[in-house]
Amino acid sequence: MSRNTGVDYDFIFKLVLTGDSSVGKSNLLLRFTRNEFRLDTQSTIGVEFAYKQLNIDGRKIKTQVWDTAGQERFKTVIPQFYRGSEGALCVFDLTKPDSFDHIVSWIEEVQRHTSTEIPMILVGNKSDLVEQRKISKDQAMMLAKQQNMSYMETSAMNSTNVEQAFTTLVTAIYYRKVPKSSTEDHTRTATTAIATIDSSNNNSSKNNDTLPDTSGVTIKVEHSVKSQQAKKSGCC
Ligand SMILES: Nc1nc2c(ncn2[C@@H]2O[C@H](COP(=O)(O)OP(=O)(O)OP(=O)(O)O)[C@@H](O)[C@H]2O)c(=O)[nH]1
Ligand SMILES: [Mg+2]
Repeated sequence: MSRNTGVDYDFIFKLVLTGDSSVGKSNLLLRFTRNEFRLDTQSTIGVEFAYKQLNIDGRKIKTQVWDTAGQERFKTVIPQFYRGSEGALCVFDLTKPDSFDHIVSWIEEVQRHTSTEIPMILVGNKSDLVEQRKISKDQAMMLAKQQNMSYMETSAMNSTNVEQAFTTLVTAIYYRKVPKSSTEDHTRTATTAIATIDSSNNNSSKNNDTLPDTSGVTIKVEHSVKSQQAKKSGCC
């Protein structure tokens, strides 16, 4: 049941998407919140966020997902946006070994800027590019095990596992707050997609009582490297 405050959700969780530039973070967010995909997405400048409501164990969970820029030039300013996050999706590109090599740095960066050990999920994106694949499932699972994370392979392009990855993370966060033993039905499966809340609707942040009141969709962050061109291969 929702709280008696005119707010139509039971919990609100801030999540972050992190990882190298071009791994597909923005398209994962787009697929999750709007069921859309773009071949021609521009590199994210600063951060963007969007909302989506999920239903976990009969509770309405509003997720506020922050999509961060992966480019090297934003390295020093992005971590401030990790603060207050309750979960993270650390994304690499299954066809780009560099993005896999850098993932531990991204994980450590999130850990450094969040107060507790928050649940994180390792995401290998672009699983549709079967022929170009360079990172095996075993390699990724081994890393996930070392980092005490779940692992999922997604394709923002054809939707594979996108909703499942977000739902897995949100379910883990939820059960940290509401231990399973206190819920009535342990076997109930998380279901999703009650509603998608457009991030451009500024009213959505008015009811946000646990997260910073941020009214824009895109937050452009000034960076000090004046002449540095956007490098699509940036990492932390
Ligand atoms: N084949 C395929 N291409 C994808 C997939 N996800 C993203 N892309 C493409 O990869 C490119 C980069 O995607 P983005 O979502 O902009 O990457 P990003 O991680 O947000 O990059 P930054 O904003 O620079 O950090 C775009 O051309 C997308 O269309 C996927 O699942 N499969
Ligand atoms: Mg992006």
